[in-house]
Amino acid sequence: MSEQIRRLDSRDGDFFATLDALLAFESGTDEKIENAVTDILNAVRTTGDVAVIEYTNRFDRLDARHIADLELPREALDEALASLSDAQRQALQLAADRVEAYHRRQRAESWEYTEADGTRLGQIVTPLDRVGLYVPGGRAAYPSSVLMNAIPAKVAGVKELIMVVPTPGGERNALVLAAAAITGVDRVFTIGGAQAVAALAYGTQSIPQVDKIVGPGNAYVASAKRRVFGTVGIDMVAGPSEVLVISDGSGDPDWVAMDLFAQAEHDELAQSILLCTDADFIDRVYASIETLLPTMPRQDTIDASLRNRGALIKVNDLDEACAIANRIAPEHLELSMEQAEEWIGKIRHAGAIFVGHWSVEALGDYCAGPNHVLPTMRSARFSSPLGVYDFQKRTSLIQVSEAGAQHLGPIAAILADGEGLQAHARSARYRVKG
Ligand code: HSO
Ligand code: ZN
Repeated sequence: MSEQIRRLDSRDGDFFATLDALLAFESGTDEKIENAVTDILNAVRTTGDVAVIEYTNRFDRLDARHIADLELPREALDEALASLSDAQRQALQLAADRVEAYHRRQRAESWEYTEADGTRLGQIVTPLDRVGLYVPGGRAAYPSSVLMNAIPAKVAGVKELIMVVPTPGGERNALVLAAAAITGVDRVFTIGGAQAVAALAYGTQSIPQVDKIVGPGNAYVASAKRRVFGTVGIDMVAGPSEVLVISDGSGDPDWVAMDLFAQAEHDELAQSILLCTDADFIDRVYASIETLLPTMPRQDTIDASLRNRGALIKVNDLDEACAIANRIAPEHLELSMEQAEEWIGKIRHAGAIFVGHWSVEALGDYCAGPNHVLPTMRSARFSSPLGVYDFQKRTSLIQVSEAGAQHLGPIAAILADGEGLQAHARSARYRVKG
C-alpha cells in the first residue's frame, strides 16, 4: 500500500503532540505580499479610479478606460442566469430559497423595557447601509459562496450590496453572476485583488465606500482586508477548510472516504481527519481511499491534502472522540454513527455539526440551509458561522425619566468622584433636584 494518509492511535505516547502539530496552521505574513498590498492600498486611496483601472488592466489583462467599463449592468446578470441549464437554474434557486428560509430565523429584533419610574431602556437593531462582497476569480470562484454571503446580508436588510469579482482575461463565471442575480446583488464590478478591497474600503470617484467587506480571497485579498479593518468592518479571515469525522465503525467506509476527499479537494492545505473507535473500520476506510483516489479528477490536490494534514485516528471510545473533537474545534464535524443524536450534547466546539450517516457536509456546503462560511483554525472555540447578525448592528437606547434622574444622579456622581471626573459628577448632580 502506498502511504496516502497518516494513521495514529490515541494510545500512542506522543499522540497529543502529534495532533497539535497537525492542527497548527501558520497563516503567517509574507513580506513581499505585505509590501505589494501597501502600495496598492496607498495608490487606490490617493488616486481612486485611476489606480483601480490601472491595476485591473495590468493584473487581469484588460483594457478598461473607465470604471464604467468594469461594471456589469443588471442585464448581464440576468443573461448569465438565462444562460444556465434549467437544472442548474433550479438547483441554484432551490438552494437560495432554503438558505434564505434558514437565515430568516436569525434576524434579531429591537427590544426595550420600561422601569417603574418611567425610564425606558432598549436596544435598536439596524442593518448595515452598504456591504462589499468579494468573490474570487478562477478556481476558487464558488457560486455557492455568493449565496452564503449575499443572502444573510439581504435578509438583514442591507440597503446596498456591492459585489467585486475579478475577470482575468475577461472571462466571466456565469454561475457566479447568476447567483448574484438570484440574490439581488445591487452592483457588480469586475475588479479583484487588493485593489478591489481598497476601492470598497476607501471609496473612489465611481465606486462607493462600503461599511463592511465580506467574502473569501487569496493572500493579497486577506492581507488587504486585515489592513483596512477599522476603516470598514470585515468578516473573519478564513483558513483552509476542515472536516472531522467521528465514526463508530457503522456505515459504509466508501462514504467516509469520500467525505474526507470532499474537504481535501478544496486545497492542498485543507484538513480531513477521521476519529474511529473500530480499527477494522479504519482499515476499510484506508482501503477505500486507495481504491477511490485514482477515480477522482482532483486526485493530486486530494492526495497532497491528505498527506499534508490528514489523519485516520483510532480512539478508545466515543467519549474520547468527543473530547478530541472539542480540542480540535473543527469547522465541520460529521457524527457518522448509529446513535449520533445522543452525542450532540457532548460537542462544545464546532462550526457545524452534521448528525448521522445521511447528513453529509456536501449538503451543508450547498443547500441544506445553514451557512457554509464557518470558523476555521480552531476559532469555533470563540466564533460562529457567518449569519444575519454579521450584517446587523445594535444601538443602545437610554431615555431616563425625571424620577429616574433623581435616583441615578447620585449614584453616577459618586462613581464619577471616585474617578476624579468632576464634569461627569456635576452634570449628573445638576439634574438632581433639591
Ligand atoms: N466547504 C467549503 C464551502 C464550499 N464547498 C463551497 C463547496 N463549495 C467551506 O465550508
Ligand atoms: Zn466544501
